[in-house]
Amino acid sequence: MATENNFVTDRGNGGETHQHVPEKGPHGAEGHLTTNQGIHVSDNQNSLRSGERGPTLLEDFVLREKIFHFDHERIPERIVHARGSAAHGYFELYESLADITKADLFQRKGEKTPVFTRFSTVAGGAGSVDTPRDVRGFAVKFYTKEGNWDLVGNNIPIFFIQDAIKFPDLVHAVKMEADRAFPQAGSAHDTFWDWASLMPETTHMLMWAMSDRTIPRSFRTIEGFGIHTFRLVNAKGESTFVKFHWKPKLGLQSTVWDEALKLQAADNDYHRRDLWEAIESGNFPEWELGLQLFDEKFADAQPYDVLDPTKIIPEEVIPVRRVGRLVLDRNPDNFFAETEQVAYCPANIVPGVDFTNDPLLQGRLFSYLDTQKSRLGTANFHQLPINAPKCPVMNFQRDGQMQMNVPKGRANYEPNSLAAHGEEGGPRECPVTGFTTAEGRTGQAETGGKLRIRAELFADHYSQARLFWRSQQPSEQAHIASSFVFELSKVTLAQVPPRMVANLRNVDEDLAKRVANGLGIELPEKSEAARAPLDIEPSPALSIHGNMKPTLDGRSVGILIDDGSDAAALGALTNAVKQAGGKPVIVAPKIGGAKLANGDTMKADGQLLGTPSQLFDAVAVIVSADAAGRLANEGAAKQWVMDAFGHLKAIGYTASSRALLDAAGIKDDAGVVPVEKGFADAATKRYWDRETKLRMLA
Ligand code: HDD
Repeated sequence: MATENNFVTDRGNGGETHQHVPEKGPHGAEGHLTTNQGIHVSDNQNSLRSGERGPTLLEDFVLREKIFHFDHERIPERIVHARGSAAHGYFELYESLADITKADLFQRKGEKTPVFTRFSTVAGGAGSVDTPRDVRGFAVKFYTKEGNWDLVGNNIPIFFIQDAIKFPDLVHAVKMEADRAFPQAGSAHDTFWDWASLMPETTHMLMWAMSDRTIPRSFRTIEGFGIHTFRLVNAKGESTFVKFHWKPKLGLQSTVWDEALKLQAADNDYHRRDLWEAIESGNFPEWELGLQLFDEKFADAQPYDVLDPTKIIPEEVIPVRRVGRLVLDRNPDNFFAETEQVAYCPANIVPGVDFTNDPLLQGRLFSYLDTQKSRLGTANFHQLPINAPKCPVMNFQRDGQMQMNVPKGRANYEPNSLAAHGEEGGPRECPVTGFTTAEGRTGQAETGGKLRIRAELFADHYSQARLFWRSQQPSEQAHIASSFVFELSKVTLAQVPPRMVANLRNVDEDLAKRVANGLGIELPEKSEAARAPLDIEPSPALSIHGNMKPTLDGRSVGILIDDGSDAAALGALTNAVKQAGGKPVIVAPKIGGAKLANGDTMKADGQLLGTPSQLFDAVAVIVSADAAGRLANEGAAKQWVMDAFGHLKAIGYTASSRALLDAAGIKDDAGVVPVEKGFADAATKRYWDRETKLRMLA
């Protein structure tokens, strides 16, 4: 690589002359290879040694520099959210929100603000898989004209704990166990459930974590939430409480547990690849930003505390007002420089947005900056291109490791009178454009003794867990109960499952019985609730199965073919899928493809053994009777259709393909249909009612 300005110093001539590096090197490459000092490298294959078979020489600075840099390529991974995938894009405002916030990005209809968004799992390391049962991070950095605003949220609108002081305990408990370093990327183990069952405040979040929310189909089909109650502040200084939501354009969509497990084997990078490929193919993922706005009167009237991050405000009570859209339209150029080095921080806010006293949020305001110093190695990480604001940054902070700026002059303190005497004086504070903190409560100062204490309403740990349970469809309730059974079955500490079930009795007796039964244990006595749970009106908006969009938009259909497949049927199906916005993917026993009945060769996108049906939202089989007979004896082909059936997906087939489905024991139902009889329509859904016939759910 040439230096940035394509100039190197030619010391070979002994002078200080600058010589332009040719665009193309000797073998058509992109310029000359150099060391980090800009010295041309003559040989990138052999180190410098004394004689043909002699020792390597210490003076080989080319070798030493290359190995030195390589040795330091890795930085500490994030303690949580280590595995992530990100993209560039923009936020576009639908309407001016000047009446509720003075934040510049919310002033002008149609205004676009650049963003960088990172999605992540929480518990696993950077190299772990994409589809464990886990919460997903949803962090957005808005590069606004007034500085960076980071909305660092998750795909679940609440959190495990109410106070940041418990965060290290939560993370220690859920991550791999301290002595054995397993399991990786999952909560199904002793320490997590030991801790969680002793912490009733986790119950609401556990309900969400055991639901299909934590096994999403794609990053493109998750919701995002700012979780805490924040404030929006207008130019008059009036403040409104707000909860932030991201609503995916493609709708919410999840996998089933068996599918998620098998996806871990089929494709470690299932979500990362999906995001990357969607953007590369021009199908830009999109979310709408939603606001739940409310005032203190509303807050004071609720049976929960709006400062408690384990509580939602049901959408049926305060509707989500959609105010703009987030579009991700560009993949990172370099994973490390951007996705790895990006540093989100909930404390990064702009004038017009403000915090509340939520004790979880307050602790977060400290943690992120602190961890980033240790992760990125310098207090100057804000200068990295991905973190740098796209507006001027001017202050008197100086020096520090890896200082990239070269400030001029003597003005590194304030106040100074240098400007009055012809020198540069530097920037000044501004009470008009500067960030001012909103008052805690209108007209009321924050007062009170110094206490380690929680507000009384925080003691209600079960009402909203019950609300969540009652808002789920029967198919979703079965998944939640079964996940509790699965996870607690991995726990070897005998005291833990009964303790957890005892807590669940406060949520719902039926749930508790189903879990106890699934575990094969006696129903324990109900644990004592710190505050008696209330019966709150269910919120249908909390269901995924009830709100899934029947669409092929953004979804893929795997089509199994082999030699002798009917070209016309294949053409008709691929067209129908494409017209419905879906992506047809051809799978064949050989990657070279198949010779169709009309003599044409159809190339395959994936080879049968390495492209299981988990990877698709629906599948179809278009093979000749001959091939169907052959494939009926091929385990991978039978598994392909059996798994699609078991994962409640639509299966399309041609008459000549039927023998393969028969061999897999698959009978017609609403989702198993001939390709020509409305398969593209059938493929837009999952068939939840099939499940009770297929597996023993709790
Ligand atoms: Fe956190 C990273 C989201 C509570 C401490 N957190 C991190 C990321 C997300 C969240 C999405 C990854 C950002 C990225 O992609 O780089 N965290 C949340 C949410 C929380 C939450 C939604 C509750 C509402 N976090 C939380 C608490 C603490 C932290 C209470 C500590 C007191 N979180 C961190 C951290 C991380 C982090 C240790 C690890 C890497 C990083 O910050 O940059 O500081």
